[in-house]
Amino acid sequence: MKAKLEHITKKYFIEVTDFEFFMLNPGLINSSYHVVFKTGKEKKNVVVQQLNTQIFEYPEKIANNINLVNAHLSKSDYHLALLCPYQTLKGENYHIEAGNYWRIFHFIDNSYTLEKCENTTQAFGAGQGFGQFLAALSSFQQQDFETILPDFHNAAHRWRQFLAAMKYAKANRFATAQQEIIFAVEHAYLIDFYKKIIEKIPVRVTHNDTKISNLLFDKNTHKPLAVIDLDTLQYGTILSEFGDMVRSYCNNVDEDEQDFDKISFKFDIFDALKKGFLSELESTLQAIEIENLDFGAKLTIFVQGLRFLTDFLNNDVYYKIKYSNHNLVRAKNQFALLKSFL
Ligand code: GN1
Ligand code: MG
Repeated sequence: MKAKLEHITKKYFIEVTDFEFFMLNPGLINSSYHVVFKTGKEKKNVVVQQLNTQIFEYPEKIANNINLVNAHLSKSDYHLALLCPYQTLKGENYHIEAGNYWRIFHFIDNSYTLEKCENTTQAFGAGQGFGQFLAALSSFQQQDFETILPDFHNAAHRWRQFLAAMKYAKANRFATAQQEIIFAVEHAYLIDFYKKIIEKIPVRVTHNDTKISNLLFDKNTHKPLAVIDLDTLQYGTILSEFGDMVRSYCNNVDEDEQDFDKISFKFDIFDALKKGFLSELESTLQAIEIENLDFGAKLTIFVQGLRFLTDFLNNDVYYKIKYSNHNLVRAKNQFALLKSFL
């Protein structure tokens, strides 16, 4: 891996020496590395990332959206750090190597990420962080802004994918997932309610992957430092934007936990997160958005469980897994969280 990463880094910087790398918190889709090296006499810290192009088919659209949003945020009243991409020595937004797409971003120093929320101070701060991000983007208008993943947070679409997966699932997978399938069917009313209200919810420029590990915290102040993972920037709604925060902040354990008895929804974290979020957004959001924040949270937990279950029924074609029933475990985890929240 070292030789490969060093080779990629040399497409972006000249005279690369003293090269070291560290694996970063793995996402479920892309692979990211913290890379340290010298370019000439200057020491550099960057993030090198391989983009999964089975899922993100159009890296140029992603680069375009990130550049447009960064340009807007840098002119707005936005206090967090920007996640800036480097260009290759040839002036391109990414480097293609053997069909793989590689990008390099600035590494934001003195920062850490979390896999689960430890206290209400972090939750309040995170709510403010993403709240500020959304507030600053509420004045963003750009014709060239692209859709990266069509129907990404369309719950009706996720339900249709689940129905198709059930239809074509192998008999043994279907049987193993029986309990979760029953749970999903019993909670389909959440999808029905979504269909009723979605036309009335305003469309905004959203991050679309607001989970806890996509926020950098400051090592000294423990306040949010930067919103990261900008690949899913596109039009969306507050339902999933707030919902995915709740899903990942209010779980007592992380989303891979297999001991489901340990799972409980943390209501104190929920209150702090919502307070922080609204402290930045109250004047920006419409009443219908504020009224449906809690529904958005329930829906997003349900839909994430559904997505894991769908992938299990589809023989694990989407999310990276570490063992054979991993996606089913993740689905059970989300459904247990939802049960404790409802
Ligand atoms: C994926 O790759 P990562 O971890 O940033 C997924 C999100 C899910 C998340 C669940 C493009 O995000 O929608 O909420 O896993 N991203 C995509 O952990 O599908
Ligand atoms: Mg992501």
